[in-house]
Order: sequence, then structure tokens, then C-alpha cells
Amino acid sequence: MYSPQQRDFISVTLGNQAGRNYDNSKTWRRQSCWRKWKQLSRLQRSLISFLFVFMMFCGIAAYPSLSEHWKDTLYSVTAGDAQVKAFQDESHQDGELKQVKPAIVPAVDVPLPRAPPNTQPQKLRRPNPNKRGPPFLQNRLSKKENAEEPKINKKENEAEAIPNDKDEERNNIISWRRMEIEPERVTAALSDTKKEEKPLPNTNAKGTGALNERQKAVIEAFQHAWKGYKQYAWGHDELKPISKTYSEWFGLGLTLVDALDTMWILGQKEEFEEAKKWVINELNLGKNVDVNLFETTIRILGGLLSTYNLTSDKVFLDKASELGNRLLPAFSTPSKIPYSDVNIGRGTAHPPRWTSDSTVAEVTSIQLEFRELSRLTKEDKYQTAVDEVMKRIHKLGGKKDGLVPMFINTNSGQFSHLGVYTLGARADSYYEYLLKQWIQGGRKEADLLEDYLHAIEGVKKNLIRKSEPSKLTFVGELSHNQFSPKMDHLVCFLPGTLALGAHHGLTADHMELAKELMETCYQMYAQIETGLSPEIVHFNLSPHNGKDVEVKPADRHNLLRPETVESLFYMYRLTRDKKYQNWGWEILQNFNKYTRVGTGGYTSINNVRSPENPEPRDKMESFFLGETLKYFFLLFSDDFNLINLDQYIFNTEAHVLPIWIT
Ligand code: DMJ
Repeated sequence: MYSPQQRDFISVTLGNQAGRNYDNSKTWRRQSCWRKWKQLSRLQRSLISFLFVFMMFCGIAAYPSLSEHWKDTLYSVTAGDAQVKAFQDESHQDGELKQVKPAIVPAVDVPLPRAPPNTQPQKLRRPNPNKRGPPFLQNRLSKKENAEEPKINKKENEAEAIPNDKDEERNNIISWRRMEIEPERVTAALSDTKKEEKPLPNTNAKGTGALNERQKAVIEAFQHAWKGYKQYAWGHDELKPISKTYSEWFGLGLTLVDALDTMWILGQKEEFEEAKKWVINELNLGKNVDVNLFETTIRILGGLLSTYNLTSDKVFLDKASELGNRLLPAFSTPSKIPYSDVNIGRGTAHPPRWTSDSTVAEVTSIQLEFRELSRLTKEDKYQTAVDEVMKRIHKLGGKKDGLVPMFINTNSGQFSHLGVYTLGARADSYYEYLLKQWIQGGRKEADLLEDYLHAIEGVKKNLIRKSEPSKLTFVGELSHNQFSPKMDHLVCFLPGTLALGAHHGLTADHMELAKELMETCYQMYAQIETGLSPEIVHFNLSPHNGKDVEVKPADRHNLLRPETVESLFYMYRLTRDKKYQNWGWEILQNFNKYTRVGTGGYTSINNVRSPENPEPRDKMESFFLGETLKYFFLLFSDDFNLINLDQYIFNTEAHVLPIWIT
């Protein structure tokens, strides 16, 4: 039992003495303390002395870090005060006091490097999962208002802000086998963005002011296409506008999801809301179905991520991460090169039935989406899986001057069917994604840039020729050292990609090549009877033949593909030459003339050489809404802030992803 007399601790009472008036006299305090001290036992006095010395010692030891902390606290409170005050002022405006925001530590703006300064692995800038709003908005907020943003180490930022001579040198010119990246060639738009505070980028037509006639024509075309889809194919993959029914590929509402961000950009609010409800209530990602990893990634995952980035509506991110998880089994292969097909319901993956190969373009054109998913979810696994593919392909033998074969084996991890090189089907977007990943990551990943530059040199050396008689520059193919003057319409992504690279600081001759190839892609439409390009053309190399462009009977179809319009969009944005808009306008009119179906929708056609009977194929591909119409709309817009190319990149299905601010 505890007895009040028995004390196993020392009590020191320093309070006022009862009954004595407190007069705050120093003499009284001195005398009183001394008396108290004398009354203490020796043990008590020693202990107090020891405690006193100990505390002094601790105080001296802790002084440096405490003073830092005090400085920081003072800094943050001071900086935050201005904003708290501003908020309080604002709060009072409507006459009532609102809750004051907590003190805010201002984040420091880290400039986007002008050239790839190092080869360090890319660090993701993790967003706060609870934060909403398009990425640029988030970055702006983080500067001023985001109290949860981790405080950036001041010293680190000072070091970045004041580069030493060597850093400056590295930032100015990077050599790659005698090739120079010249930052001064970065177009005015990029430099301007750094200098002045630009308004928030517009992400839909509502923010752009008046629409011009051509943009209105695109909206009308979209509404017509959507009308057919809604009436005859709602929730299914593709519209068959002639037979007024639908076709199913994966059973995931491919057209609907592919078109979400187009609706947003075109300002089709009602349609967007309706489609969003379908995504929430009907989109079943757990169904027992084999899907193609690449197509599902670029169209559905890309579509969901893009829509999330534009709208900040978390429902799209949730769906995207569910899909990302369901696609991951594709990467469980002996070589880490993913299988082409995955059953999203069962979580099993496999190559196509006839081979254990995957297509090179397919395994190297899923990176932008998986990397962005990692950034948004803070889960590394998506990025790790796709980065591994790029690392392996970077090191792989079997390339020719940076050009890759079309197939890769999922068991051995080696290229297969060596000796055929093309920028068309099965390889195209490998090149596109090298550049775009480099841009997405803040232009730091040197291997990507090196592979891209090497490949473009390989294209120039092995695949570029001029046709006769008009000397159109085109990209042919190489098969076991034999040149073929065959060019897929798919290759028409290249002028846009080259121009984008030049805009981000690569050499000016990329832009020159882009201009020449753009002219060629336009001629692939202009020289054809319907004014629409066939799927594949063969260029004439003989000075004695009359025409530059030849079309084989099997290649006369047009699938409403986007690549030429896509490149026209980049070329107009980056050169401001109106001829690109005019060329696009001609093409849109020809789509309306030969592919529009009266009852709703557009159809691919079998014969671009027959204006009398273009032979409708009865299918509207999802990319017509996801890509072609979106690029038309952006091409005709003179608001260069509508999906600003310094803040966003497009995936290969025209879905909008942010460039990371690193
Ligand atoms: C789209 O799915 C993508 O653009 C892909 O990169 C190539 N094929 C179609 C459009 O032609």
C-alpha cells in the first residue's frame, strides 16, 4: 500500500508562499530562493544541479537543428501569412468569416530542363492522390496553396536554380555521335512559357471562345458519328453503320471509351455525361475475355487516363488502375517481354495461337500509359514492367542503324524474323514512343533519346528516297537489304513526331524532313480520285513513269485513319503555316463526301480510287472518334493553348497525358 509519508521521489515546490503577498520584488525572490535552496537536503541539491547541467548540455547540442527549424517555421509562417491574409480578406468579402487555411509552405518551381542533362533513372513526381484537377493546375496549386505538398529541400533547389558552368554546358549541347541537340531551336512557344505566367491551358472548347466554321464542321461530324453509335451500337465496340448494328472486339465499349476525351475537348457535355454514366455502371473490366494488351492499353487505358487528366474525375482513374492491374499478367513471361494477349477476367496471358512472338510496336507502345498510371497511383509496378521492356530492347542486337525488326520472342527476349525494317505496321509507334517517353519524363532519359536519334539517322540512311517525277520524299521499307518503295499510311505519323522532336530541342533538320514528309502524306490524298489516301502506296522511282503514287488493288481501302491529320495538327501548331489547315479541311470534306452514312456514322471504304463506288466496308473504327476527329478539331483551332504542346503529349491513340514537371 502506498503511504503518503513514504516518498520515493523528490518534490520541489517553487510556488508562492501561502499568506505572503506577492510584490514582484527581486530582493524577495532572491532571499526566498536562497532560503529554499538551503532547506533542501544534499542529495536534492546535487540532483537539481545535475539536472541543470544536463539540460544546459542538451541545449547546446540541439542548438543548430533547432535554429534551422525555427528559421523554417518563421519562413513558412511568414510566407503563409500573406496567403492566409489574402484568404481571410477573401473570406470577409461576403460578410462571413470562413475557416482560415493552414499556413502554407511555398513550393519552388523547378524549371524544365532544356536538354537531357543526365542519365539518372527517372524519378516520378508523385501527385497527392486526393488532389484533383488537371496536372498543370495541380502544379500551379502546389506553388501557392497546397499545404500537403512535401517541402522541397531549399538547398537542392538553389543548386538547380544556379547551374554551374558544367551544368550549363550540358544543358546547352548534348552530342550523340556528332549530332547536336540545339536548345535554341526550341520554338518560341516553349521559351515563352518559361518567361511569363501563361493562363491555364484550355482542355475543352468551352474555354476557347468562339469556334470557327471549320471547328463547327468537326463538331457536326462528331455528332453525326455519335448519333449512329448511340442508336445502333451503344456500349459495344464498333458501329457498323450500313447494317445498323455493331461489332465486338473485346466487348469493352471501345468506341465509347476512346471518344470520351474527344467529347470533352469538343465541349460535348451532354454526350460526355451520358457516356460517363455508362463507364460507371456498365463498363465491366472483369469479364472473361482475351484482349490485346497494346490495343487495350492505347485505347482504353489511355482513354481513361486522359479523361481523368482533363476532368479530374476520379472515377476514370479508378477504372484505369483496375484495368492496369488486370493487364499486368501479360508481363509474366520468361523474358519480361509481354505476351500480346491477356484474359482480363482470369488474369492469364498468352501469345497468339500461331507463335510465341509479340510485335515490337505493341510491346514498346504501352509505356506512356503505364508510366502515367504509376505516377497517378504512386504504385511503381506498372512503370517497372514497361521500363524493363525498354531497357531490354535498348541493349538488344539485331537492329540496323537503330531500326528495329518487327517481332520479338517472348521466351528468348530476342528479335525474330530479322532483316525487315519498316516505319509502318508492327514497328511504327516504337519510334513515336521513344521520343514521347523522353518528353513525358522531362527530357532526362538519355537512352530513349539516343535510341530515337539513332533510329531517325537509320531512317534517313536506309529508308528515305525521292519519288519520280515530283521528287516527293517518302519512307520505304528494307527487306533483307532490298529497298521497297512501299509506304503505309501509318507512316504518316512521322512528320508530326519529327516536328514535335524539333520543338523540344532536337536538330532543325528533323523539322525539314517533317515538312517534306508532310507534303508527301498530303499528296497520298490529293493524287487519289476520292481525295482520300489508300492504306498503302508504292512510290514510283522510275523517271519514265508518269505518276508518283501507285496503288495496288489490295491496298485501296481507307479505314478513316488519323495519321495524316495528326501530323497536319503538329505542323500547323509548330509552324503556323495555314496551308496545313487548308489541307486538313480538304480531307475532312472528302471524308464527308465518301464515308458519311446518312443514318448516322462514318464507314471505312474499300476503294479510294472509285468516287462512284467507294465500296463501304460497314465499319466505323473507334479511332475515328478517338483520334481523327479530335486532331481535325485541334488542327482548326487557333487557340494554341487548347492542349498546349509544352504541357501535354498525345499517346498513339491521341489521348492526352501530361508532361511530368520534374
Ligand atoms: C490507332 O489505333 C493508333 O494510332 C495506332 O498507333 C495505329 N493504328 C490506329 C490508327 O490508325
